[in-house]
Amino acid sequence: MTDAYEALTANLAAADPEIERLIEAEGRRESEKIRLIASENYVSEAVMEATGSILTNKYSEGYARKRYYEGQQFIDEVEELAIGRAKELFGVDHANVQPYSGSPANLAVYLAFLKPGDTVMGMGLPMGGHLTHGWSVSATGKWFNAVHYGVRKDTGRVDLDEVAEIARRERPKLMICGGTAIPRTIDFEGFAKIAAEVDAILMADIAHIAGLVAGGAHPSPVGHAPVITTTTHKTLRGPRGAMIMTDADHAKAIDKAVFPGLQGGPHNHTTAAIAVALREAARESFRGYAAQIVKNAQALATALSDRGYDLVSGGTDNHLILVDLTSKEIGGKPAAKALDVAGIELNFNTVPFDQRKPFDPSGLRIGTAAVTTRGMTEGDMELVANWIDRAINAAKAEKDPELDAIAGEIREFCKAYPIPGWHA
Ligand code: DSN
Repeated sequence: MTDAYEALTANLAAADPEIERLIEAEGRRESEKIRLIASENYVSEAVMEATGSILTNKYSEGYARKRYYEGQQFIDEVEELAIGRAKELFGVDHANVQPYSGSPANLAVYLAFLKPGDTVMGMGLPMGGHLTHGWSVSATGKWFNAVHYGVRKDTGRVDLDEVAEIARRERPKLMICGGTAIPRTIDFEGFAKIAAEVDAILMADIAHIAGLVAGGAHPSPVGHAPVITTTTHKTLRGPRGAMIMTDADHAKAIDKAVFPGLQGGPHNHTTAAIAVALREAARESFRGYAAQIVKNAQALATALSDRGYDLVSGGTDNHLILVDLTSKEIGGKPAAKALDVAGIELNFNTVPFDQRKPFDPSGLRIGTAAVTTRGMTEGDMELVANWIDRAINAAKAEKDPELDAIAGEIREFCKAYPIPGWHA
């Protein structure tokens, strides 16, 4: 066992063996499978230690030096460190590191700048957006007048002329770019021009690509979008949490919306872990990590295309690949379930203009942030594509033993790529 794993579970085994057993089982599962969920990663042992620290004991409603509870001598410093590191890493005027996760962060932006019924414009969920970008089942779609743009059918890419046309017609107060299933570079400058023309505030949701932006592998929205939201646990490789970064003009409204508008006390253990992750992301080696994520995604995309898989937009510029399985004559859900049995973890996903339902869609979403953390490189992506193809063919032919055989091969393969915080 590594020291970190022992340190994190030494008392748990005696105090709550049921939970300890489940954590052990999850650790084994995470280490024995190939993780291709595009929104997941493996955090460092240092991030894990901060997350599991005594900072979880402290209430600190308010902001540094302006709290509603006493005893903030060290918590204030923790939060100020996290804020300072976010500002420096991303080059922003202001950062709020208190949102509990991505959805509350996005909701805080609505609260800061909109009134119920105001118009918001985001990418449609089935086109690659996010629930909180005004989708009908989300509070953001119920309480606001949400309008959506998508991608072109022929290219699978956002068409800024179409975005501009919708924006001129609908005059949104808030425009959102970014999403959860966008395999291509986001043109922040192009969105900013449209937002300026219709007098909308532009919000860039960079949850998926924050690590790529920090590591110089994707253009930055800074200087184009005055409000930037992100989770901290995807390509950025921090704990589960979120941040809102703004220019000076939008800082005050955001802080008021997060607290007291939407939340109570921040999760200080998470804030500390965000600070640790931001320090890690500022290292030179993180630039190499970000570049390798993209190289791996492009290698995997090529290897899948070579095996006859249709990719939305034809490939990828970032960490994410969206596979349309229509021509393979299998749904995304049965394919994802078979792949899970075979030791490859990903999620079924709608593809643009999907003819199937969201809970049984045509696509698979794949991401390379987690496998890159484990040290896998382009050559490994060829193997991964081969396993994916074999498993999908086995699922179609209902050959369960083949899925088990692949899982065994992957278990062996993964031994060469240990995950942080887990014993072999
Ligand atoms: N659930 C996240 C994702 O998987 O992309 C977005 O919130």
